[in-house]
Amino acid sequence: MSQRRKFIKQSLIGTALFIPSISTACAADEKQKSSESGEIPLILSTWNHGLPANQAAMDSLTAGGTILDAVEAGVRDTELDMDNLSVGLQGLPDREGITTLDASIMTGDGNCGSVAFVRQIKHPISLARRVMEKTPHVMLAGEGARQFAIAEGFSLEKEELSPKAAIEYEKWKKTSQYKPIINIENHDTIGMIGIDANGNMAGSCTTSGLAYKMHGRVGDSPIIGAGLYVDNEVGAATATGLGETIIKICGSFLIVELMRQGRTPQEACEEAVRRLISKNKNINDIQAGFLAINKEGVTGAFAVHPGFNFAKATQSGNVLIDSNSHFKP
Ligand code: SD4
Repeated sequence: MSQRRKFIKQSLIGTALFIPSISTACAADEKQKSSESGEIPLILSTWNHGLPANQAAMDSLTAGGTILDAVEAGVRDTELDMDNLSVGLQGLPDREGITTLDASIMTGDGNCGSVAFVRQIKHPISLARRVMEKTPHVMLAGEGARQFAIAEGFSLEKEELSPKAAIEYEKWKKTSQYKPIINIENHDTIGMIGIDANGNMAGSCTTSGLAYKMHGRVGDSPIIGAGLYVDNEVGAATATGLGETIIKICGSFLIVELMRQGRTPQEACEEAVRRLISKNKNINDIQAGFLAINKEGVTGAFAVHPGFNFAKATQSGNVLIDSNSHFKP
C-alpha cells in the first residue's frame, strides 16, 4: 500500500474530524457485498482519494448545491492533493516531462463537456464544465482548451513538476521505459458518480493520465462513454485504469447500456471487465476497474485484478470498499 493510501486510511480511523458532516466507517476496508443497497443521495468514487472527495461532494449537496455542483466540488479536492501523482498538475508527467491533464463531466440529462491534453490548468474539471455550459462543443483539447481557459478567466499555473513528480521523473529517465504497472499511482484517476435525493445523476472524471505517456496521448477519462457516462433514465458508470483498454470497449457507455437491458450494476461491471479481458492478450499487465450506480442507487464495482477500491458515501457514512475482481488475490 502506498504511503498516501496508508495516511488516508490511518487519518480516518476512529475520527469524524477529517470528514465532519457524515460518519466514517473506515477502521478496515469493507468487503464488497454482492449487491450494495440503494440509499440516496449517494456518491461513489474510485480509489481511496475518493473518501475526501466524496466528503467534499456531500458537503456541496448539503449546502444546497446540485448533483453537478457536487461531483465537480468532489474531484476538485483531488485535483489539489499534492500527494496525488495521478490527478491534477502535481501528477506524473509524460515522457517529455510535461504534465497534461484530461477531464470530463456529465449530467443525467445528456449534457457533457470535457478537456483533453490540457496544460497549466489547476482545475480541468471546472474547465470541462465550462466547455459544457459555455460552448456549443463537448470537447476541447490542447492549446485550444488552454486558450478557452484564459478567455474564461482561469489562471495559468507555472509549468513545473511538483517536487514528488520531479523525483519520480528523474528516476524514470534512467531507463525511460514505459511499462504499465498494476495498482500503483499511475493508475489512480478519480472518477465520481452521484445521485441526489430526487434521482438526478451526474459524474466527473479527472486525471493526469498514464505516467510517462507519449506527448499528446489522451486516455479514456475525457472521452464521454469511455471514462464516464450518465443517463438519468438508467444509471451512471465511470472507469479507472489503462485508458486504451477502456476506450476500446466504450466501457462506461457499455455498462449503462447493459443496465438499460436489465443487468444489475454489478452484473454490468463484470460484463465490461469480461469484454475488456477478451480484447486484450497481455492481461497480466493491465488493470482496469469500473464503478456503476443505477437510478435506485444500487451500486456495482469490478476490476480486472485485485487491488482496486472505491469510496461510497451516503448519509449513513463514507466508506472505502475493496472491489471484487476477475482474477483472484
Ligand atoms: C488514463 N484511465 O489516462 C486513465 C489513467 C488512470 O486510473 O490511471 N486511471 O488511462
